[in-house]
Amino acid sequence: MMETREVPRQHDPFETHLSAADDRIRVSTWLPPQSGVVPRIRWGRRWINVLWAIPLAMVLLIVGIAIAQQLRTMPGVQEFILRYPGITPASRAVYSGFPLWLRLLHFFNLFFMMFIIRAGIQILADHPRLYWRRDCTPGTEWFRFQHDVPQDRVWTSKDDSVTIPKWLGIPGVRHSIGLARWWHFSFDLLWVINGAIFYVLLFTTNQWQRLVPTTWAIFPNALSETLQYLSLQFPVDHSWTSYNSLQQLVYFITVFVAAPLAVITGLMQSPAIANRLGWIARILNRQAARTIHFGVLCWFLLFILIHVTLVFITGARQNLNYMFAGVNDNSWKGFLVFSLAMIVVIGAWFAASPFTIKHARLVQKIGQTLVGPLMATAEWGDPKTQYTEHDISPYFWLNGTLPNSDAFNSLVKSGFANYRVRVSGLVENPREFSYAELKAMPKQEQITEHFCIQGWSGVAKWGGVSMRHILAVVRPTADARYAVFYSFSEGSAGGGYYDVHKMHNMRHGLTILAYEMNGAPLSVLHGAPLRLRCENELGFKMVKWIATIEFVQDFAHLGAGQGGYNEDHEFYGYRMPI
Ligand SMILES: Nc1nc2c(c(=O)[nH]1)N[C@H]1C(S)=C(S)[C@@H](COP(=O)(O)O)O[C@H]1N2
Ligand SMILES: [Mo]
Repeated sequence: MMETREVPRQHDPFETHLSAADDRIRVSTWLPPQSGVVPRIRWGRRWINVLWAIPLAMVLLIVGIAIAQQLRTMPGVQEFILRYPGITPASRAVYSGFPLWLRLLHFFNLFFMMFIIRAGIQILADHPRLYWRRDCTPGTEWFRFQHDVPQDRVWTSKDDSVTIPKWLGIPGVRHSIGLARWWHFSFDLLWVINGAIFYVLLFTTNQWQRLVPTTWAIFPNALSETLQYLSLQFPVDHSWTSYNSLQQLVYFITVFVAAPLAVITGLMQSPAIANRLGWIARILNRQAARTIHFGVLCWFLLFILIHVTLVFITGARQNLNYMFAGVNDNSWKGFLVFSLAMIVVIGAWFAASPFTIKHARLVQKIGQTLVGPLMATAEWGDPKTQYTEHDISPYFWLNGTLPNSDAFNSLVKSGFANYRVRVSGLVENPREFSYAELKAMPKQEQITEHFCIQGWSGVAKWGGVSMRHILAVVRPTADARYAVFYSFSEGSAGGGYYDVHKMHNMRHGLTILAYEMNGAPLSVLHGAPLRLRCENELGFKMVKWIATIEFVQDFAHLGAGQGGYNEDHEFYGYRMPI
């Protein structure tokens, strides 16, 4: 017989509002698809369709070829090319060819990047706009693939998300950012490990000599080679032993600039990191980081396009022999290995989205196991970054579904005069606090940046009661490991909205129960009467329209057991400081 342990608490009645959740995406009940527009770039008040880039690139390429060919007939240019033919000095040649480790890491890199890029595009589609400024005011974005924000109705950030095809995004379902993030971050981790091994092996062997420029002569040489490629008289190939200067320069930038920049600008979009780093986050604000992160994506895409094209038009068989078989001969070995590798890549490519839709909970669990603990380390710090009145955003996006119960509506009518928040569960002194009592407690004000998982941010001044103060009054017991916040509202698929936080989040200096925003009483849209501010987590964990708060030892019995509404229904992680 199993002995059930006596748990000394009563369940919060709000528990009964919670709902179970599917372990997969059911497209029929999911947020209905919505198409955006072809990506556009803003030029003043005009929006330019990026598809114009295709004819423009064609024209530029043709003109470039014509000019380069003309230039090569000029004696001065011929002399220049003779003087700087574009090959790195022979002393730096690498005679060991392409060792197995190098070929393997190259393959893993391309395999991992496929998932990273696709999941990244999926994440972008959840807030299909890019800005430079922290506040995300509609109209200030420089890039978007969505229409104008409608002015005549409440338009939440979820409303703004768009659908992208399944072959492109992972999993290609609208507002599937929770799952896309698990793909993105899990493969980020593998990619970073792969890259770290690459760096180490590069510098403990002589292979670094292929990639690292050691002379300024690389610049005139690279220029000369650009001319040679453009004029369609390709430079002599010595790739087996050394890359030409243009290759070296571009590979160097890709490996030692673009890749680290991707990691840094990725991390700088995290609330816990940005809200710890103070002035660094003020300079590299979330939207600038997101824009640069996207710029790095464009660099990688352009690199892949040109790199693969050149691999195939400058002697495909030989190039594939180098990088896929490690041989310098005339065989078909490289082509064979490459073909097998591509079968794996293409198979994985098309399996990823259907698998994710069908096994969403599994993807969430694998992601949580692989990268969850590492991501959660960002929670260690007590967030401190604050802004000035001057930084307050003129616009603050909305999210969530308004409560519509009679009980809530009558609270609104009475100006929350009868509102009482119950704080119970594993506490020595369970209490109810009236609206007036909350306001009579010491007020804490903070100007902080909000980070929505979907990608937007905004700065606001929040006023409310410090959670530390509440803890001091109710005194959680030693068993209390989590705080559960139940909302008056329902989530988008029905069932009560709630979220679970670790205790240490509750002890952070900037964790408050807010009843004011920007110096005015909190509006109903933004969560009145009471919402949580917890500055080292993403926005979805800051429950609006708080009904009750319960301290618990475990959350497996709540909803679908994942630690919150979006965790249950949208496969987010319950600790999301990144
Ligand atoms: N009850 C409830 N609280 C919620 C949500 C919700 O859907 N329901 N959405 C969350 C999300 S995803 C975000 S980004 C913030 C948005 O807060 P805002 O609408 O004030 O901008 O609220 C969070 N709190
Ligand atoms: Mo959000």
